[in-house]
Amino acid sequence: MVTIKSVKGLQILDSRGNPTVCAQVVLSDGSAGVGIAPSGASTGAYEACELRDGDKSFYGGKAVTNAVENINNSIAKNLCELVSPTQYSVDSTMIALDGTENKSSLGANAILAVSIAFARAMADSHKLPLYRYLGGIGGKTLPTPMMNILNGGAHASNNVDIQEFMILPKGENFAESLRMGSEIYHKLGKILRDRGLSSGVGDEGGFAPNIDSDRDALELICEAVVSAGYGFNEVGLALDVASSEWYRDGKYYLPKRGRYMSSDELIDMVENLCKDFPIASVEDPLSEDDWDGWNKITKRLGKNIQLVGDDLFVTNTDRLIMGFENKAANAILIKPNQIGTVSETLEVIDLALKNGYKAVISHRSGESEDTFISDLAVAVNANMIKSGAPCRTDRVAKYNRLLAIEDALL
Ligand code: 2PG
Ligand code: MG
Repeated sequence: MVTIKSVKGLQILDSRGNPTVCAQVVLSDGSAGVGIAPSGASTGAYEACELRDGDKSFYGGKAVTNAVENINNSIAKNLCELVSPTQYSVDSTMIALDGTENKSSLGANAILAVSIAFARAMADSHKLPLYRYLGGIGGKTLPTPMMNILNGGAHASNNVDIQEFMILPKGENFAESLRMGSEIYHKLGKILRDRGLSSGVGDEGGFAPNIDSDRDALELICEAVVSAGYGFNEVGLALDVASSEWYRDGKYYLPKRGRYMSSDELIDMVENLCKDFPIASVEDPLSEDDWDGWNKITKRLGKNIQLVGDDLFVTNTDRLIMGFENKAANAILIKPNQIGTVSETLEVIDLALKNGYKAVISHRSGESEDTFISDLAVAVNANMIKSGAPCRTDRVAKYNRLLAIEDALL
């Protein structure tokens, strides 16, 4: 039986140039794995805690040296004592050691980096690719890419309030879907430049032009789809409204437009967009605390549109059960760092799928070269993966990993 020989943490930078946690786990048989925690900008209120030092004189308060110290001290000591470590015993040891509801003592960033590193080390020890270790022989379906090609909200300094405008290219296989997405992305860039609009990009690699309305953004994307030679039977559109960012005292305030909306008005707005554009999926149309609104929109649109809870569920089984009880949403966004361990992530996906909810695997707006989510998507046969535009290595790395997995599975 292998044991854990060493666990080490390191402070590195994420795709926004902010510090994040990297962990390395080495096993007694010499197998090793690395994991890197991602980081959100539009974070949900119920997410596990991302532990940052808070000392403004280092990285503006964003350093993670305390989280790294936690790995090098208590986490390393306790994990190295485990007799025959498994993913569940490693994760539950860290959860118990932390002892808080939201992992604020050790930091979910520290815990997740170690949890991923251990998964990789075990895959290495079993001489299995990561998706096979995570999913067994059942994990074999490549997800549809959900590509954020126009960025707004907290991810871009333009005047667009909706955070993400995405395309869902559905080819014969993943490689073809990715090609379609890339072609559409480049057409969109050309259309923007031809109109004198900026083709500079936001945090997730999507363009971030200043445009007059959400409808304009959708029209530009439809134009790009057609100009790339595709039809809407093979390319759907998707939104991440990220409306928790707008919620203040029971109302929604759209900061860039300086406008208030009620929950009902927001539902009408989303419904009208879905009527007028080929939208197949809408994420966080309502805030994480607006359960009534979620119930209403699910009744109205849930039959035809994928309604994805991100801030609503925060990859957390208790929140997902609240969703079942409130008949809210029909899909869950899966971000491992919202909950903090690989095993809890697998548990919530299992619960969602067993209850007829879809699972969409997702990156964060602050990312790294870590491609764990690609293997996870295949392991659990998730229908979709959201990893930004086909631009910037932190985004493309996930899609490239999926190309390699598809190639290996052929
Ligand atoms: C989201 C994510 C990823 P962030 O809201 O879905 O696109 O953004 O990581 O900033 O929460
Ligand atoms: Mg979201």
